[in-house]
Amino acid sequence: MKENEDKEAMIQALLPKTSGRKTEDDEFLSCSYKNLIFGTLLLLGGLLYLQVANTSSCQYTLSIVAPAYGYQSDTVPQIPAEPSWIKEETEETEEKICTPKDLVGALAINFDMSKVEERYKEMAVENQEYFENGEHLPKDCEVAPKKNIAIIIPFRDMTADLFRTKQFHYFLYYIVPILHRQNNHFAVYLVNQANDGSPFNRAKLLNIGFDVAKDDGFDCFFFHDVDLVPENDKNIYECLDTPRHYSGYIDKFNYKLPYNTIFGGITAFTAEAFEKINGYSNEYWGWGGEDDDLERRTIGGAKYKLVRPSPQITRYKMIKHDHETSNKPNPNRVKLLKAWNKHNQFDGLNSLNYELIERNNEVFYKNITVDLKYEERIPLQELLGNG
Ligand code: UD2
Ligand code: MN
Repeated sequence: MKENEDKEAMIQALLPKTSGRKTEDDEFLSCSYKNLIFGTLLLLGGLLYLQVANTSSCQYTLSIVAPAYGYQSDTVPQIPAEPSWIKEETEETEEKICTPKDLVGALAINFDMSKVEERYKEMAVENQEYFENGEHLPKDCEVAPKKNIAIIIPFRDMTADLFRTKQFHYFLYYIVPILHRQNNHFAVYLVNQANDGSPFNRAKLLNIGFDVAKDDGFDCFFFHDVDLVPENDKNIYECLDTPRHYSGYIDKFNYKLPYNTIFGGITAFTAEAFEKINGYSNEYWGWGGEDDDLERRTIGGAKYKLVRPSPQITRYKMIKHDHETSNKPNPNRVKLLKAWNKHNQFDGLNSLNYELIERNNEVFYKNITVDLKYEERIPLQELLGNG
């Protein structure tokens, strides 16, 4: 019997521990698995959260992240639906970037010349507080890249009645309030050709405006005739990486393209794009051809697509005018245009020579007068590739 009892005791000793302890171990193990699975889910949720928070807006983040934290338990701390720091950051970011304010859409434009000076003064009184050193700077927001806009106007007024100056005043009368509502950093550069008896050179004046405005820190350049006024303030002045022709749809042409490749009037370029094409040619003296030459450099040379903003919104009114007798058609324009790719490499920004005669800041614009050095121009034969 003793032997049996001893044997029983031995068997008990060799047996695995009591069923009670066995259950505890099982629970311990199953809890570990649960914890592991839950922990992994939590980690994945966290990673998803971080990933999305990095790449998208915070509101969007929360709608994705909330289900990832859907599991609720007393032991897991609850994630607040909208963590306060995310909300704060969202609000800050939205406030920081400048966006248009109070746009009204289509505008009534008319050019009653008997009223121009009176209207110009009215506009001046209402808007001068927004300007400093001839520049408009929005308050309490950060200007986005490519929205520091230099509007460069080629200019010379040799008319007896100062008609181009009146056009300029109408231009400012309309554009200043429009661009003020668009709420970006902008400056109008009036680039005056010194009255030295040389033919007018629109393109070279525009290259000079670019040179000066880029040095002043602008990053978006509108090459803009003085006699074109936007009919809608939703026509947003800004640059994209691809250059754009803005003035395709003008009242004078019944808001239709006079020809498909037209590139005159107004174009918008980033500094990178304008430098890539070597700017305008400097060698179109007199009326015509320089705008088509720019189109060849941009589309034919640099292979940009010909892009225009919306035909419905980007409509312009042109102040009616005759061509000045002082700006005769350039007799070489057709030859020069045909040979555009014979001179685009060495005639442009990389050969720009001029003398800055005067520069001062008016309230609404920066006034620059330049000598274009007509006597130092590149000989025609060289430009045509026969040099
Ligand atoms: C067309 C083009 C213009 C230009 C020109 C040929 C359009 C809508 N316009 O305009 O961009 O290519 O043909 O050169 O396609 N200017 C002065 N004083 C002058 C002469 C001209 O300030 O004595 C300036 C002014 O900013 C004017 C611009 O140069 O708006 C173009 O001259 P335009 O208006 O006489 O030429 P237009 O209307 O034929
Ligand atoms: Mn014109």
